[in-house]
Amino acid sequence: MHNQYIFTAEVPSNIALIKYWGKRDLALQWPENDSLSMTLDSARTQTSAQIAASGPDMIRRADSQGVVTAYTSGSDKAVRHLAFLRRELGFSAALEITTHNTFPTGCGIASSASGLGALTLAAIAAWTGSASLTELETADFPRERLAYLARMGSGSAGRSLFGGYVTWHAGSSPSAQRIEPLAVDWPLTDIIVLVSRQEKAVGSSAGHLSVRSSPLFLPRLAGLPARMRLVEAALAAHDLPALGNAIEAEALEMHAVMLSSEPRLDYLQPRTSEVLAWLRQQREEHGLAAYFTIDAGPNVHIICAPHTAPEVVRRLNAAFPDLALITDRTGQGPLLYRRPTH
Ligand code: 2P0
Repeated sequence: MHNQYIFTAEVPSNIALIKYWGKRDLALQWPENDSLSMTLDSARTQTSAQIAASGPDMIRRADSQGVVTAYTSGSDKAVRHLAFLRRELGFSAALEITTHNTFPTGCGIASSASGLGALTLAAIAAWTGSASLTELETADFPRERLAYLARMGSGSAGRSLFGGYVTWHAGSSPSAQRIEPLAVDWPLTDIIVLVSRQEKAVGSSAGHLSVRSSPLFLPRLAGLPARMRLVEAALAAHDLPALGNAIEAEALEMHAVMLSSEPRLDYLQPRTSEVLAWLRQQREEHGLAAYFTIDAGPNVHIICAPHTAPEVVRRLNAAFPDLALITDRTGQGPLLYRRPTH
């Protein structure tokens, strides 16, 4: 038993440049299409796990105000994922888990990606007594296997297990899926404009199931391989205008599918459109080299080169003084460490 140690995983969120929106198979977490994301740096979930003296599993989650809620029952996504990991891997020891995010939850920054990723790493580290990602690999948990396990908790979590730019290939069967980092070294900045901090009324999981009700979905699927090639080529060439045009079209297309699905999913708010119109004007009139993407929420992610970021922030603060900004960048991926309990 490894109950004299606490195992801590830090897993960053990620922002999808090509979106995962739609599942071909719910139980096997098989997406409709390939997706590609940039792993973030400071927007992370930090999760600690420790072998408990006796069961059941306990997850204590602190919100951004430090208020802690405890979960033991099966309706919570994290509790269900822990039960899945236990079944899948055959570990029996109960776990005591504490977790918090470094960013507001449910605001369009993918907390399920970082959260389910960090839970996967911390739980398996505690069960196997692994003090690092290298030790996890020695314990028969190489990164691809960890990404597979995280993906079963939340699709986008699989991509957060690697740093830089990461592709999730859907493959021709559920078992042929692959999640892998791209050989691209290009730090970019993501300035997140917080149009709203409210929890979204409809979560992504329900939306994933209604994509085929949109008449736009099949045309979208047909065009995605070409867009993926474009984005990969733009990343390889460090071509920001080419990348920016592709990711803007991609974000708008995903929201067009959401808006034309039954039931309709409308995540955008009037201020979202205001920020998009402002950004286009800044590009056209001032040559500001910055481009947007949007997740399943109203907030706008503005992607630009690190040296352009201060100018974008300055102009955003002048135009939208009431909107908070979170500035993040391309990150290196997860961390894992342990410390003694006493
Ligand atoms: C993405 N999103 O690629 C897309 C873009 C939201 C918009 O992946 O049901 O929380 O847990 O597999 O990963 C959000 O969906 O869905 C998401 P589940 P998840 O990042």
